Amino acid sequence: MSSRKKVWVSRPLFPDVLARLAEHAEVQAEAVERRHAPEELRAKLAAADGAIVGLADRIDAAALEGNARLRVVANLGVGHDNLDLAALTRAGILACNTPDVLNESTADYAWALLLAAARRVGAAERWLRAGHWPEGMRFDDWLGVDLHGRTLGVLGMGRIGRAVARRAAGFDMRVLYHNRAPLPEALERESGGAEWVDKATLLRQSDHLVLVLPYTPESRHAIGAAELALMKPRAVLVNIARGGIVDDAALAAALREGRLAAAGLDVFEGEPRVHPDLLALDNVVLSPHIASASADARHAMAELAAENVLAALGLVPGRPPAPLNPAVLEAGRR
Ligand code: 8YV
Repeated sequence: MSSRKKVWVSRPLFPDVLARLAEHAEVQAEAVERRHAPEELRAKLAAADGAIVGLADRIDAAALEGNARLRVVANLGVGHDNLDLAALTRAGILACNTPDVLNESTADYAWALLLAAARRVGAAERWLRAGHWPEGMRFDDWLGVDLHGRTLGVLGMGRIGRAVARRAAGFDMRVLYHNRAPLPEALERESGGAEWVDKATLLRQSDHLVLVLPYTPESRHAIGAAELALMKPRAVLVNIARGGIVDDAALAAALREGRLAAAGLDVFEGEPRVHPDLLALDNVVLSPHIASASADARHAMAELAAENVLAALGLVPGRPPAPLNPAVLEAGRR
């Protein structure tokens, strides 16, 4: 029997990153991206010393049941609502994520969605491709909403939120934000001179609102019918955080009834399925959870996940770079 450690990778990954893992461990990487049935997930995890997983893999007590082997689970993402950290910690398994390496690319994409939604890029392209332009276009067709000189709101001013806010300087925008507590002044200055306001003020005053908060039981439907009712009818909403933070049915109703100008959405409640009411609307830009998907960011995420696994299994020197439950490391050291 091979004494090499086994690493299971739940989805296809960059060949050079798999090769780096294979220098030190026996690697079993899935060749296709798919959702694993609970029983299959449990069996894969039980046969591995380390696992690299993604948001579609729910790692909870049931997935770890009877598992005496697994030492580390490395998530391909900064968000980790798919990991039950309490269950992993109880089982003595280290959990890791991929913070920071995706901040700038994800912030770029928030602006891509905001610009596209505000200036109707998707709808105009669909109209052009459908051959309508030669039929005629009026001077007052395709009127969008300006960004420059307006107020940008950021709900969730963590590392990605701050990267979104910094970019607002290029559009001469005022920046408001809401977090549970205001940031230190130096960070506010670095973040486009952002000012903390309470959530209702943020909703009322933002011309453009970007959601960048983590998904927790408390943030579920942080934007629902009541919150949408506070927003300006000419406002644009962007969600690059998590599906479920927005009540998609309430959002679709607001967009349909002209209570909100437009939305740019990268994440959805119940994705990969998208609420049919959203699909039916032209004033929403939809993308399949790709905000971190620049070539560089995704590669850096994969590399970081691999380093987390290799270090946690003691196959390379040093501490795993991004532990989520470091208590497991401390306990291992005693
Ligand atoms: C996903 C993300 O990880 O980092 C996160 O929290 O949501 C994304 O970067 C990525 O889309 C892979 O599913």
